[in-house]
Amino acid sequence: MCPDQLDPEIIKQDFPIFKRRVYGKPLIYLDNAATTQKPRQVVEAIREFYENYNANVHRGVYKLSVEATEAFENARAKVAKFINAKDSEIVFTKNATEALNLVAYSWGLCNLKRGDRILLTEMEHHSNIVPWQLVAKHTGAVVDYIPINEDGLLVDEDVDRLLNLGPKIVSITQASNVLGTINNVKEIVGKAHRVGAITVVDAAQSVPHMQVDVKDLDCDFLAFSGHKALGPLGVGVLYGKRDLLKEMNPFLGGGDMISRVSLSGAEWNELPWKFEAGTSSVADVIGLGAAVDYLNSLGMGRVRAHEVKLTEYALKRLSEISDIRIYGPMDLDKRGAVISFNLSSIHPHDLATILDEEGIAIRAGHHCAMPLMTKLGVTATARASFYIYNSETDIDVLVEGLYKARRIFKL
Ligand code: 7TS
Repeated sequence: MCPDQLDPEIIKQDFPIFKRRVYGKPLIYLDNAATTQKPRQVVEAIREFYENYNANVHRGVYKLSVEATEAFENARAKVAKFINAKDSEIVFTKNATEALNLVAYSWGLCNLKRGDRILLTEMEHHSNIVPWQLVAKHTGAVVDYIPINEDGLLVDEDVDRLLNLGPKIVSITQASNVLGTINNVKEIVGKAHRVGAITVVDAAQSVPHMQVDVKDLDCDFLAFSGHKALGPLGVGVLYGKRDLLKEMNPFLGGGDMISRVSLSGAEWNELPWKFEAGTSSVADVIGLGAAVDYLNSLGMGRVRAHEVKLTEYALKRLSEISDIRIYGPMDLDKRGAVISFNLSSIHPHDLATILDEEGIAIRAGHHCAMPLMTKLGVTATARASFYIYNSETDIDVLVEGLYKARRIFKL
């Protein structure tokens, strides 16, 4: 094997879950866009915290609490470095959804007024639609959507036309969880800044899969979830430029986010703690730090290269099946390792159930992107999404499973 390439069979050995069998068959896990499996290193970091230094952070002067605080802040430094941010620009949230809500409420409520425009795209996850619709309702702002073309791509003319309406905020996914489309967010951020907009990048499906550099993108905010990047469930990240975070009101009030409280009011803590009200999910943050270490040990360039290779193979194999409709761009430079499809008239839930009997986990449904489903003219799709431990063999098993579905439905 070329040392520059990831070997999924070796990687799998770090993931205890792949020892289990599903209906007596090996687990073929192809729902990585929903959440990824966790390597032993992440599980061990969490166990180590609970077994050796479990304590609350930022408050105790005793040994355990000092150790917990150090590990917590050390994980923040790892996450910051991973996306080329400063430590004080990294806010830990519950997930990407909470990070996007934080921006919508803390920035949006104070800065948007009646008639202001919010610009999104038609391919957004509900997490990057609904918070803006809620804030639009509160403020009287209007939401516009950049349409997608038949290849599932944003078209420059549409981007320019809608930016020319002068939105106050532009919030866009870097990689679609349905189409796999990778948007040129760097270019859109540049254009948005030229019309005076603030920019938000939903990086839930990009940070786990490719090198993301917030300074290079120059975005104002960026959100992602740890659990889609080998980390534990329950911790997400908001990156924000210091000057913006500084002038924003807190999202949630409570312990840890204040410097002073009196009966008549409160003053806020320094960044980033101003946005981390209450006890954080300390063990999970430490687990996310271990996930970042793991990804760094592989190299994000190699992660992306592995996924491009798998996606190319999967697109080729899936295209061989008659009556299959694959959504999203076919150009590998413009897509990530997420493939949504429909097979003839078989409902995606039936497909997922038949595949489940073979030990194959895929997602079926609207993928929390109902406006996109409407645009595609369907109510649901089947979706296979790949990660570092998936191999071409997994794709062969998936294709076999789809042929089995065809036989069951007598196609
Ligand atoms: N943004 C995108 C692009 C996503 O794909 C998701 C989750 C989110 C935001 C929200 O992430 P959360 O961790 O806050 O829930 N996407 C999916 C999915 O495709 N299947 O399950 C969750």
